[in-house]
Amino acid sequence: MRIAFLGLPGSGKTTVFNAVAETPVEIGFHAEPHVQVVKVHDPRLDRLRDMFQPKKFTPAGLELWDPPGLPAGADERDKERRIRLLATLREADAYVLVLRGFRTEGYAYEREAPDPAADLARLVEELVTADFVVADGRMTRLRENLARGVRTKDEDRLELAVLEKCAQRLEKGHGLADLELDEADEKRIRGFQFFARKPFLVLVNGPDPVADPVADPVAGPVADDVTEGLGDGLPLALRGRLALDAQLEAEVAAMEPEERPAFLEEFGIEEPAAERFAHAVYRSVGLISFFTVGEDEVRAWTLKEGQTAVAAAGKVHTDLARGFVRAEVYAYDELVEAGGEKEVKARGFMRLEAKGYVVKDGEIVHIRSAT
Ligand SMILES: Nc1nc2c(ncn2[C@@H]2O[C@H](COP(=O)(O)OP(=O)(O)OP(=O)(O)O)[C@@H](O)[C@H]2O)c(=O)[nH]1
Ligand SMILES: [Mg+2]
Repeated sequence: MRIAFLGLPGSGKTTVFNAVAETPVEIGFHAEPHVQVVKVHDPRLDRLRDMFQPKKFTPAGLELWDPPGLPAGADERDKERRIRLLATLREADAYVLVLRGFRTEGYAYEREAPDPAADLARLVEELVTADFVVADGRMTRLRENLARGVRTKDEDRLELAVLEKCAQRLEKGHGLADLELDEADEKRIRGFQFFARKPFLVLVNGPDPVADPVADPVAGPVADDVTEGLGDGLPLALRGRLALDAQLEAEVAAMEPEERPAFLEEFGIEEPAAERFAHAVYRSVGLISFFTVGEDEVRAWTLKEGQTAVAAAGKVHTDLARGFVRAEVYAYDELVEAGGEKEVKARGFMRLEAKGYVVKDGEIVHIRSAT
């Protein structure tokens, strides 16, 4: 699962990255994205480790991308850099829009005071416009082909039809997330990787005046209520909101593990940023975890809600998906209740499921494969 940050220059993306990643990077200008896989902490997996005592233990991972900010200028050079940056970010599965919620004179912002709602509107417009340009360019190409009579295939007409549907919505300022398409049309537009069809999470970065009494009252408050309603009515699938004091959390992340609890308590932080972040991403993208267990390895894997047993097999190994016969499935809670895998079987909790079975969060899966 690849999650990319998106934001205006200096909104604090890299500071957020440092608050949630395992190895901090340097703050300052960077032309290339920072990339890191962060482990997702899951107490259920810890319990499985205790039960199975495996040789290897592997939590699920989220691949985080921290690119430079979207160039803000109106001149050709900035425009070009914007287009190039957005093109490289289309591959991500979901996005976190990082909005500045702090006041500072130390960076070349358009204004000193934060205005997350205005920055968000601006980013969304940028993304929707970029999608429209992509759709429009391809439509022009298809129309030319059709007019010239070359390659006048039905397929071109069908692609044009679905693109017209998308472009009309984008032009009217609507998103594409709730556009219902059949599988064939879905496939026709998949390659364009429209932002407007992907899940987004909004993150306001700034001091929380409850935790940090010296926080600038003009800049704050960036408590959870500040994110309330943020992005409503905007044409993107905004599926989650999060407030984070990234500067403070990055300092915590840089501490020795044993120093952290006292600090967290002092600032009233109940859950470290990395965990809060991962939960928010899981919720907003609609991700679930399933587990594979055994003496060799206990491991957590990520799936999208609604994905099937054969997709789960494919995560573990493409050969397992190809030779898929059945999946043996039981719930984590059933394992805890029964006390061990043998008991799970004895109590009849273990089910045999076919390819199309929809895997649920917390299920333990053994793939039976012919390969
Ligand atoms: N006061 C304050 N400053 C912050 C906060 N978060 C980040 N900064 C500062 O803002 C500046 C920009 O932060 P970065 O994390 O580099 O921002 P960025 O979005 O990664 O910037 P680009 O990669 O250039 O787009 C740095 O000087 C940070 O130290 C915050 O919560 N409060
Ligand atoms: Mg940065």
